[in-house]
Amino acid sequence: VSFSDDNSRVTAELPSGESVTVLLYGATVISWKDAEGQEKLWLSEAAKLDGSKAVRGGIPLVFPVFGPPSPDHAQTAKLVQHGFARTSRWEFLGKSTSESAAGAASVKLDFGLSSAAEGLDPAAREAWPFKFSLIYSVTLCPGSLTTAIVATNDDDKPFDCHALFHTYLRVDDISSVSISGLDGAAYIDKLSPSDPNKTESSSSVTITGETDRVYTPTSNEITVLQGDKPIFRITRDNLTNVVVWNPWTEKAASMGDFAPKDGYKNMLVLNPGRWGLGRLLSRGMRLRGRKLLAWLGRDVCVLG
Ligand code: TA6
Repeated sequence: VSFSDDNSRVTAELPSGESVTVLLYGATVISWKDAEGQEKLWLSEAAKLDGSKAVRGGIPLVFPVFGPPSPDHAQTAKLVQHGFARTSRWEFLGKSTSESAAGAASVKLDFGLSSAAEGLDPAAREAWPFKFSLIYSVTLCPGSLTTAIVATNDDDKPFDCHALFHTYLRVDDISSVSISGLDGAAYIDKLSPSDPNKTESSSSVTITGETDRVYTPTSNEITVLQGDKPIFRITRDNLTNVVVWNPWTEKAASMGDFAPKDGYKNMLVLNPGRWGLGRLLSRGMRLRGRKLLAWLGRDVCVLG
């Protein structure tokens, strides 16, 4: 594990050659390379990595709200799109290494953000005045990357929140990519606001234009294929939803930090996440005798 000279990012490498780099700004994973040094995430060539805006690419974190906040949800109405986790400076809490029975080394990097942290985007405290703490873990194993977030309500009142891993996967050619495991899933089609509620009938979803859907899959695992070759297998733990997004030509052209403009052909955004995390109860409250103190969501992305 090593820090960059300017302390803006931390990189972990495994003896087997895999590596992951996390920018402390937003605790954004900006690179995940396989044992052959192949980059598995898409990062815009115009992505801002200086903390001036959320990173376009890698794995930005979405918390406490996904999308543009709805004006009628008072708690989050004043937040910016996708909340403040991806635009706050997180603290590096440390690393831990472990070895599997087969001798395969893995490394876990932990990051923290809380309402008490000076790294919290000041506008955030103003817009969302709840006491909270987040611990975000990125675990690199040979052939897989696991991201997990624990959200805790340290306040004396409950709050609602969403949490998602906004993952820009790198693909060779979107026109021959398909996603399996979504059949039967209900989804919200954000591109047809007048008739958003749909059900996926295809066992192999392809991307042939701008796509922006919030799925509630029937199983915890989905697979991304390039042609007939599985390239990613994504397993969710306590994350009920997956957003599937590709900006395609016009949206790509409209984003100033999206480069190259035909980069949409090499990326597929899959955001494992949790809708309506519901009331994250405060320490003091009880839910039928059970204290819901914290919530853990985990996403495992396995190569091939
Ligand atoms: O993940 C899908 C989405 O909500 C899209 O609607 C699009 O807005 C994308 O996120 C990127 O959002 P950003 O705020 O990063 O430009």
